[in-house]
Amino acid sequence: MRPAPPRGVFITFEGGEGAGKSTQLGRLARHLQERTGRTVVTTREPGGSPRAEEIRTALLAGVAKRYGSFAEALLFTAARIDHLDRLIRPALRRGEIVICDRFADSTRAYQGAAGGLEARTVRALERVAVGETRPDLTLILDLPPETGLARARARSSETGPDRFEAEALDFHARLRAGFRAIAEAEPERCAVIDADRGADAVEAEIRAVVAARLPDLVPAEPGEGRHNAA
Ligand code: Z5A
Repeated sequence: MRPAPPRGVFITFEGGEGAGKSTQLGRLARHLQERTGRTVVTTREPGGSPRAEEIRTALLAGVAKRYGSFAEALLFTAARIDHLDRLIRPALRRGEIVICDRFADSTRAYQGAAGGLEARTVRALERVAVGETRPDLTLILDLPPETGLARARARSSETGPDRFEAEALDFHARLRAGFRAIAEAEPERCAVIDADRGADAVEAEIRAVVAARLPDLVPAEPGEGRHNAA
């Protein structure tokens, strides 16, 4: 009989604009691939499956903005359901490592904490869409909104800001507080990473957190110490 595949591992990156999620996701994926030899699937939200990518295009163009936070949350949720069904759950069932750039915490923070949608509505949508498929670890990249927005704007100087980059600074301050509140409420799942540093320093802390929080995933190298990263 063929041995059962290892348990799939689900890691998510969260944070405000320009926090460095995509940069760090790529680095962590390469690291885990090298150190575990397992298949690492990288993906993003909104998006990650063809239908969810179509919804992403509409959302980031601001098509749903005028209908309010609830309608936007419904569309993010619709995209998430397709993404989970078509990509995330099948990969986890095959025992793969899935690393996702944003997930349900972004709905809590953007449409909930910053957008004003009631927490119980956000929770109800999350329960229906996500069910038991919760991340094993969520890395919340934290930095002052001014710094993140400056990074994001420098990058999108030709295309112009998208739907959420264009929000006022107080929206981004509520967003940051929202992500921090999620980490406080679920400390076993979430780790807050100081992202207001060079990319190499951020990467080193992420590797330490992953090794400490998911000790069965990355075998320690001889002489490599483990510490209880937050
Ligand atoms: N959204 C929502 O409202 N509700 C939901 O449920 C979900 C999402 C799932 C997706 O946009 C939008 O959808 C998002 C939230 C909303 N809001 N916006 N906008 P997106 O995927 O296009 O954008 P994003 O998720 O915000 O990512 P980003 O702006 O691309 O940022 P990032 O991935 O965190 O950063 P990055 O691309 O790695 O880096 C940004 C720039 O900074 C880039 O030029 C890097 O080279 C540079 N960088 C990276 N790290 C550093 C460091 N350490 N120092 C200096 N410079 C750095």
